[in-house]
Amino acid sequence: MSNNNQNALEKILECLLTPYKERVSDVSKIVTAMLNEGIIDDENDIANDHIAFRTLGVENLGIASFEKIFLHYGYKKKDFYHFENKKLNAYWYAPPSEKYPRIFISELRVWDLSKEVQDIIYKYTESIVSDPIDALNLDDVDDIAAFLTNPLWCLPSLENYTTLLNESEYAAWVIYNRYYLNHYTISVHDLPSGFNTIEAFNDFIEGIGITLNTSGGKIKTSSDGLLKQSSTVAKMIRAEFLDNKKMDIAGSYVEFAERKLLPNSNVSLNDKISNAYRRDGFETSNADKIFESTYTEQTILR
Ligand code: OOG
Ligand code: NI
Repeated sequence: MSNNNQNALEKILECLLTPYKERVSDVSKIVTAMLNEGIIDDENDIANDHIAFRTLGVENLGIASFEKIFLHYGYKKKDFYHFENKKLNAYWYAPPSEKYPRIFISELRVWDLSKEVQDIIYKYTESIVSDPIDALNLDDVDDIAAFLTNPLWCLPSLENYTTLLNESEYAAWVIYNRYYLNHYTISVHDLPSGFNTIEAFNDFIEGIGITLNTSGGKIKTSSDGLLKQSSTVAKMIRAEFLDNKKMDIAGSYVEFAERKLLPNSNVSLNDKISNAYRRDGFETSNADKIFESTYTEQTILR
């Protein structure tokens, strides 16, 4: 990747992470506690394992549209995941270099929802008659930043939001939060010993008063035992709706991931270990529970 492209990707990530950190106060709470505890010397010592976005599976939007930004910057499309009950599809994308996070993009299978919910989603998105990303100059960071921070559809009414919420919590989340970053993820395995397992890090996180998602247990473990994840319960935000009505709804959250060494990885544990030696990708059964970090059953635990 050229230096220009590298700078551009850094700026794109920055323009996603800055508003995210302002919205999710748990981030600064965690970073401050990690600095105070001496776990890190600087916020930049935290490795960001992956970031995630949610999209609506309608023509001109969804994964096929949104992924274009990151494919342009050298990300490679990897495995497909399907979530039957939640009516979601997803892919993950490998970064052009280890210093950038993986990306997880999911999409609501709008066509699998009730007619009522489909009609609401189409009402908000019907004015989008061509792929908005095709209208951008993908080499122009300002163009991309403007796209990522300006809504594509109008604010929903509280009534429409509630109808979506009752059938698909994911649909309600996207109709209000749009392309806001859904979460960033602290790579726990890169932290100093004593904090580099998900068990130890969860204890630390709960010790500073943060609520973890309990769906399927606080620790989600892949069937090979090598990918362990946990996440906070989403921060509630005061949402203003089209009809001037207000309600607290789920915003974004923080995730923690421990990627264990692959079997037969012959590496010295004293060095910073390249991701190539660690379990890569995602796991459907883990992800299925992590989605629920923004679901009412979890947010009421805060
Ligand atoms: C994504 C949930 C899945 C993971 O790491 O498996 C996930 C979401 O909540 O949109 O982040
Ligand atoms: Ni995640």
